[in-house]
This record gives sequence, C-alpha cells and structure tokens, in this order.
Amino acid sequence: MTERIEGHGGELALAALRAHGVREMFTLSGGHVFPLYDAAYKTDFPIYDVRHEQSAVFAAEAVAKLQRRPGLAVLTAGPGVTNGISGMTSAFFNASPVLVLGGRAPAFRWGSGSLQEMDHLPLVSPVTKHAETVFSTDDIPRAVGAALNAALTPHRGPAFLDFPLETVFSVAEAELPTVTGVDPIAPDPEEVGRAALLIAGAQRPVIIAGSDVYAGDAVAALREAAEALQVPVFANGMGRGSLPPEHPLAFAKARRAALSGADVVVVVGTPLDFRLSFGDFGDAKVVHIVDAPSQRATHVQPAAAPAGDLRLILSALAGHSGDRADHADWIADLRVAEDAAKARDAAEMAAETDPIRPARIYGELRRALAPDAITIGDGGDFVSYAGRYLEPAQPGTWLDPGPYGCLGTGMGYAMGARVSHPDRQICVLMGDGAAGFSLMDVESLVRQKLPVVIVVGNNGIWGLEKHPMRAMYGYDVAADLQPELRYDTVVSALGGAGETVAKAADLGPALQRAFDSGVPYLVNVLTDPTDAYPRSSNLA
Ligand SMILES: Cc1ncc(C[n+]2csc(CCOP(=O)(O)OP(=O)(O)O)c2C)c(N)n1
Ligand SMILES: [Mg+2]
Repeated sequence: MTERIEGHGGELALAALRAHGVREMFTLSGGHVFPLYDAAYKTDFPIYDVRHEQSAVFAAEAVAKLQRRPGLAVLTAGPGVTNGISGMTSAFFNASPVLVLGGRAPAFRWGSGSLQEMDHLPLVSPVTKHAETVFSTDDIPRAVGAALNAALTPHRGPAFLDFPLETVFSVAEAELPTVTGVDPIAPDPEEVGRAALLIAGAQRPVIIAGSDVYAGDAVAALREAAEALQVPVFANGMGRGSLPPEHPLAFAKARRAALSGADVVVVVGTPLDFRLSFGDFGDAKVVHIVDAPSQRATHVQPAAAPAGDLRLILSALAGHSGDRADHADWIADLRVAEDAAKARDAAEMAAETDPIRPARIYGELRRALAPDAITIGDGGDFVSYAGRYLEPAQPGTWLDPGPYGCLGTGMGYAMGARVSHPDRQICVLMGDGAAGFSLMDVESLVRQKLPVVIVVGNNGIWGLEKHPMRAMYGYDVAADLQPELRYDTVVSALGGAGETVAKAADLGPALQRAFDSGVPYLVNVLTDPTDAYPRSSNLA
C-alpha cells in the first residue's frame, strides 16, 4: 500500500522523514532550505537551530547515537554544507545514522555563478554511505527513503541529499513509500561456530565490546554470551556500561593485564584500530565480530570473523553447547588487578592538591552524577581522564568523539542529548581548547531552554599537544591558551551562568549548583598545567 501526497518539496521531504521515524531537525538558517522549515512550521515538527553548522550535525549525531534512530541536520547550500563536513565525517567513523539534507543552487542555471553554487557530492561522497542530488520534486520521498535506508543498514553511517532550489520550492504529487525497516544480516553459521569453539576452548579469553553492540541493540545478547562462556568484558565508546559495573564479568581498569595475558581476544562491534593496538595482541588469537562484512579488518588475519547482526551472533555464542574451559582463575586474577587499579584511582580521585588535578574533578563528579546521566567528552587529556575515571553504569550514556577524534562536538552533542533525554543530567566535559570550537552555541541552548552542565578542565594549554611536543622537541609552539580564562563569564554573557573553581574543596558545591540551576551552567575548573595524561604514544 502506498500513499499519494501533494505538496512542495519541503512538504514531501518532511512527510517521508516523519514516516521513517525522524522527529526533529537541527539547522542553521538559509534561504535554500526554507521549504523544509515551512513544512516543519506548519506541522509542529520541532526545529532546533545553532550558531555553526557543525553543531547541527553533531546534535543530529547525538540523537542517532543515543536513540538508535536517524538524526537529521538541514544545512544551506555551499558554506552550510561545507561547515557540516567534520560532523558528517565523525558520523561516518562512528557509524551513526545521520541524514544531512542540503540546499543547492538552482539546477536550471547551473554554471552561471549563482549564490553559494557548489557541487557538494564530490566533497561528501567519501564520508557518507549515500550521496545524491534530487532533481525532481516528485522523487523526493523515494530519495529520502533510500538515504535513510542506507544510513540505517549495518554498517550504519551518514547519508546526504541535496535539493536544487527549484526541486524543493516546486509543488508535485508523489508516492510516500511504505517503510519496511532494515532486514538483519544473517551471519555465516560456520564462522560463528568457529568463533564459539575458539572462545570456549580458550584458557584466558577477553571480550572487548564497542559502540556497535549498543547501536545494534545487542547489549542483552552480549551479556548472555559473556555469562554463558564466562568471559571478562571490557568496553569502549558507546559499548561502555553494557555490563553494569558491579557485574562479576565487568572490567575496566585491568585492560593491560587482560590484553597481555589473554590467549583469545574477542573484539565485538568496533574496528581493530589504534585504540586496540591495530588488532595486534601478541600471541593471542583474535576473534573479530562485526556487524557487516565490510567491517572485517584487512590489516589483520583474525582466527574467526563472523559478520552480521550482532544480536544473532552473540545469541548463537550464548547458546554454545559444547565443552568450555574453566576461566575462573583467569577471572579471579583479573579481578585482583582491577581492584588494585581501582584503589590507585580512588586515591587520585580524592587527592587534595593545589592546583587541582583532573582526577579530583572526576572524583567529585562521580558523586554528583546519577546512574543514567549522559556524559560527553570534548577535549584532549581532560577527556582521556574522563574515560579513565568515569564508569558509565548504563550503556548509551557516554558520548565521545570516536576514532575520528574531532574537537568541537561538545555543544552539538549536548543539544542532541538534551533533546533526547529532557529529564536526565547532561554533563559536558571540555578542555579549554575544545571550548573554543562550540561555546557560542551556549546561546542556542539558552534561547531554546536546553539546560546542560559544562565542566571545563582549564589548564591554559592544548595539553594533549603541548606535553608531547615538549617531550619530542624540548620546546613547544602553538600550544598555549590564555591561562585562567573566565569561560564561565562567557556562558553568563550568553544568558547562562557559571563560576570558576580553584580549590578542590569547592568543586562539590559548585557542581551541585550547576545541576540545580536549570540553565546552561559552566564550572570553570583551574587545573594543574603540569599534569600530563600518561600515554604510551605521543601522537594523538
Ligand atoms: C578539530 C581538531 N583540531 C585539532 C585536534 C588535535 N588535538 C587533539 S587534542 C588537542 C588538545 C586539546 O586541548 P584541550 O581541549 O584544552 O584539552 P587538554 O588536552 O588541555 O586537556 C588537539 C589540539 C583535533 N583532534 N581536532
Ligand atoms: Mg587544555
């Protein structure tokens, strides 16, 4: 059954978007996309606007990541689209189903030099799963459906459409295709069986669960597989919190001991990239479980690499009926390492130093954050500390920029998180350098009544660059920021509120005021500039 509808291009697009479960748009104004606004305005479809297009795409990405449904950004022709490219690229690296709709100069006088005339496709094609210019008004619903289908099909990712001016302003009648949903990709049962045998036969297996476990709604299946096969679980990205921290198989700190001691490393739903030493775990065999065949690594030869729906694969592992080696001693050894590391961390998180070290901020935050709070990291060292000290209690509550590592996600992700979860705590952890990319969007948050708490780790430097540069060259350049800058008064000037904290004892009350304030509130914490995150590689 198909439904026929009539309207201008914006109305046809919006009808198709709604049918596919899109519930809001993030945008920055431009005449080329007015019909999309007109359609939204007339049907009470929420519009959130920002001060830089990259925040619109990051906001859409946060919706996609947190809610596992498509997020939508609408960008005007030319500079609107080019400003969104870092956001699209991040979504591409993060496998986030984001749809970007772009305006486009009129097709009928293409080449004559219209305002903002630019062919976006060669720029966006390498970082999207589907990129298309829609030349005919009645073709818009089909194109929207095709783009969203591509975005939602594992391995997920962004899609892009642009509409020449006359396409989106003209009126047409079109068919609204019925939404069928995305079929799960069936894994090869032999490959799954091979993986199950390897894990069950291992003496010291480890699972590392990544973002696609959450994106693929496979959290419960992961837990069943881990419990059935008795395998310790570590997590990264959106996979963090997949097992509650108190679960006997949940680990976070003993990662080095686990990876150096393991004989089988099972990596689920995340690439074998720099975060996982490129899949090189010494003598350990690697089982790489991915959500689509395209995600099999080409630079390593895993012992097994099942590809397909992660729920199906993990449920099959959970159902493994053959023998299983006893992993109790291995789990107990890791628990000893985990507890020792936890005790070290606890001491650092309680340390009363002057100036404040980042660890203490996280010690205080852990007390202030509810289990379902959304935490967002945007920065260098300060965010590495967040990854180390914060322990997400639930999956889908931790947003980092992902492997593309783009600074500037902060306010966009915060907007998308607030829209997704109106009643939860939203807390952005920002380096002072990172703050420069998106802080102006506090104005958008204030104006649209979207309160969030921003905690700035203000060390007055681009810390993650300054320390390695000094280590490498003995000097550093282009790595300093204004010391003790009052980022809190920037937020106050934009209509929010905030305060500067210089003493560890003042942190707790400041965070309390921030979460109670009901407005965008920035806690500007002056931190120790000599404190460098300990890392093995100097290049990040
Ligand atoms: C868009 C972008 N530009 C530059 C970088 C390189 N970079 C990574 S971390 C970092 C320093 C971040 O400094 P800050 O936000 O102050 O955090 P800190 O390391 O000082 O805690 C830089 C410049 C990047 N990842 N992304
Ligand atoms: Mg800094």
